[in-house]
Amino acid sequence: MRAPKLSDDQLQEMYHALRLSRAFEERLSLLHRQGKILGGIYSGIGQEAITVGSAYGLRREDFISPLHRDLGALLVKGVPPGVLMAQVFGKRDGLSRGKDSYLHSGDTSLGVYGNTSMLGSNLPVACGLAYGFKLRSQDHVVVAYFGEGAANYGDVHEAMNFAAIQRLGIVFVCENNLYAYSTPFEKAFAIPEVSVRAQAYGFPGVDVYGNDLLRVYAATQRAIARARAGEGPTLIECKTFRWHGHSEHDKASYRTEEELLEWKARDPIPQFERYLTEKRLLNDASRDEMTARVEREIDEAVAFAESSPWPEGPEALEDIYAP
Ligand SMILES: Cc1ncc(C[n+]2csc(CCOP(=O)(O)OP(=O)(O)O)c2C)c(N)n1
Repeated sequence: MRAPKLSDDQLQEMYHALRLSRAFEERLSLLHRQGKILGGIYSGIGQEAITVGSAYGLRREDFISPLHRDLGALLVKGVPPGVLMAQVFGKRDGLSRGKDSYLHSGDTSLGVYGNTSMLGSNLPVACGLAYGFKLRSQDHVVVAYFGEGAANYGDVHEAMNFAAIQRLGIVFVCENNLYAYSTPFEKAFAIPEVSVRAQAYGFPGVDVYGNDLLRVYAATQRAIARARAGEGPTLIECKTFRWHGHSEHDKASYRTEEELLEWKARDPIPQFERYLTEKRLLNDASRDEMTARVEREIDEAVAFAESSPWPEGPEALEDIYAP
């Protein structure tokens, strides 16, 4: 695959997003162990190349429809780290102003749709967003994320079929981290790849190594160009592995230590760092500078979240809609 055209500044920006996403989630894990976080944390550590690579370069008007491991995509889309941290803390300055859990929140002004926990049910809604763009003759696109576990829910099939018929400007990004909670891929699929299903709906499906940031970026950019041109959807399956358990309480005893170590050796961050080093865009000193920068940004985000007020009781009755 040819390396996508990216300026040095863009590559540095992507590197920052990768490192920020990793540092943010490492801190979340720590804060969770310290009992400072309300609710569950669903770590995307190990999967950052997918969220950063697929969300990078989207316009503000484009939408992402993220799920529980897609923090990196929210950061790339421009949600401030402090606001995200306040959301995790359940504070008033969070995206949902303290009303809902971690990633059940969005910001339509930034093109981030806030989902629920029902696996697969985000995709028909993401299609609705893309259908809206089509009805208004806008060439904005929607990037919709889901896991391979979610891929086996009925809503996903309906969404993909509808997207194909309407030639919607949507990119379906399947993060195949090989386990749906404790269910291994081969126990839930009789096919080698999720991406082959696209053929049956009538649009392209590609299988990409999800730990390679530039491959994910290149595949997404091709799909986005297709979507903007009115040529319809693409399914991109990204193979990866989550390092942590399903959530922080899960020790993931259903998989082997060797498997984890094998995938840790394929960590997307050093892989991208090797590329940057070859291009003379990174050395030991600039790497350390980046480490210090993202740690500072996370410290500031935590301080912002800690100083943010708790919502008052009556606020629970605001922003509630009934037909
Ligand atoms: C409709 C529905 N069924 C079951 C669940 C419980 N559940 C939450 S996450 C999950 C596993 C999801 O696996 P996958 O889609 O592969 O994403 P991953 O967590 O591996 O990133 C399950 C079964 C749910 N949230 N919604």
